[in-house]
Amino acid sequence: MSSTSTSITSPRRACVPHPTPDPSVFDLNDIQGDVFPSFPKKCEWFIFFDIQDPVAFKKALCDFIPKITTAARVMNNLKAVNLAQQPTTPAHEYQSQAPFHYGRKERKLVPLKQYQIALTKAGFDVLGVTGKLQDTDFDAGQLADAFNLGDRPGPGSTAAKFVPDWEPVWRENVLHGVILIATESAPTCRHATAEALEIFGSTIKVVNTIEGAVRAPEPGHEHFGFLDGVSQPAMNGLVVPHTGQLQCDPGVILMGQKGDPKTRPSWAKNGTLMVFRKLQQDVPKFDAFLKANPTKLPGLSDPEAQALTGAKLVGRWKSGTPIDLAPEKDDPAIAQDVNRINAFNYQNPTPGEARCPFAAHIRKTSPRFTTVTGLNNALPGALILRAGIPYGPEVTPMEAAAGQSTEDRGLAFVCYQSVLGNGFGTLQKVWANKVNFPPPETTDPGRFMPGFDPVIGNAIGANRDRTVSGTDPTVESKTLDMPADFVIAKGGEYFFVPSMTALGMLSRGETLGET
Ligand code: N7H
Repeated sequence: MSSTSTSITSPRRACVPHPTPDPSVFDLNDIQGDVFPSFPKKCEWFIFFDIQDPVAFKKALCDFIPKITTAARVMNNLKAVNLAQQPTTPAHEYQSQAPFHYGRKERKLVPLKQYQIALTKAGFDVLGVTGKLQDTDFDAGQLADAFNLGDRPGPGSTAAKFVPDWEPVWRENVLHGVILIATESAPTCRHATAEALEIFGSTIKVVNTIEGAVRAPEPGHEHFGFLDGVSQPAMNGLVVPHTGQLQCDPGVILMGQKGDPKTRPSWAKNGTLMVFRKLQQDVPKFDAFLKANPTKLPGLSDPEAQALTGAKLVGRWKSGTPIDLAPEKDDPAIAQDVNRINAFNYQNPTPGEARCPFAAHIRKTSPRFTTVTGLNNALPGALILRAGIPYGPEVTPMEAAAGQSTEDRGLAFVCYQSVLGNGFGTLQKVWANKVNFPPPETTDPGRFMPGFDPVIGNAIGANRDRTVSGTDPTVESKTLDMPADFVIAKGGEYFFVPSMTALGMLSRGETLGET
């Protein structure tokens, strides 16, 4: 074995799991593995299902449980991937685990079949779960939340009854659960999905499938072209933080752990709430917007001025480098360094927006530090772990030329938190959608209104006009008009991701009650 084989992950991973978390606090065999430490993946399919026969489903669940990839197993997968990435590792050391053939170019791919399962409140009801998770958003489901999330009204929507512009499959079905299948390639994903579906057989009906995949031309970058998965909170005791990485109590993500603000039934421990959102991205429209609104600073070429506008809207350059550290031109070397890529908090030298607009997507959804005491204290409790993946094809030359989307592409958005309203709900409804968030810093009380989060902020109702300010560091009062959404929610749901203990109880027909 090479000496590198003992390290858990590549040093560039956003979340580096602690090699030996306290076993009396964290049972890594109890936590499903996309929650923590997050599946390494090139491909991920989401199989949304309805339960047809609850008793038979519980029996099938019993057979499925050994397939589920726990946190402990993901730790092993991360080690294998890390080993494969070392140039000195002989191929047999990482290939020995599976009977896969490798072409020359794919030699470094470790075969992975990783599974996770989660249930909706309707799924709970069908299965006879009587205990309450103490989360009203979970109980009501995401369709009931769509208006408050600011989702676009669809055909048939009236003042009396809001109907979101979601795909019918999301509007017309009450889902019971989802199986996540994450692998190193599409063929493996297909096999792995077939294996899972064979186990459940006719106990479930597949209602919808979303096939996510890392983008081939730009791995790790979402469809607008920006590096994703850069800033993830480090749960205390479970993750070794990089410099500047945001930290939180594990209970902000995992129920029943330190920092979980709610009293839960005992079986909820190590479970979490998962948000799934099918977020369509209008890439040609986004690109056309950047082209029409260059941030013309002296010395910048047109493409550089357009790229600067993009960086101002997101808060990072496409490379992942934060504009707080590289305010006028990209410095990709910062993105290559895990101890610099998150080493900023919008305060140096002042908390203003000379470098990063208050409304930039990453500042809206995570202000990191503010001089407003109450808000600052609330920030760690609003952190989420993100685990999404792009779906859909690349922009075609025809779409690019026409400046119009004809294909469905976007982000299969996934995030985990112990309280929906503290995590995703706060970020989307209270921060991204609100023009006056974040509040003025105590040292900058007269500042201009930030406007919407230009990436995910929604203007509630039929009029989708939005404005954003702070993109021009020379004129604070300048606003940009965004007459259409760049990101459109097409559906989604809230799920509970149970611990292995809770899944075992469910599969044996035991009651998940209490509270
Ligand atoms: Fe965002 N984007 O490409 O513009 N996001 N996001 N997001 N997002 C982040 O840190 C994007 C969405 C957060 O701690 C980056 O990974 C797109 C939703 C949070 O610095 C980029 C979509 C919500 C962070 C994007 C989308 C969030 C974050 C920077 C939808 C929650 C970390 C790279 C299609 C409601 C902030 C990174 C921090 C980062 C993009 C959705 C939240 C590039 C395209 C729905 C908390």
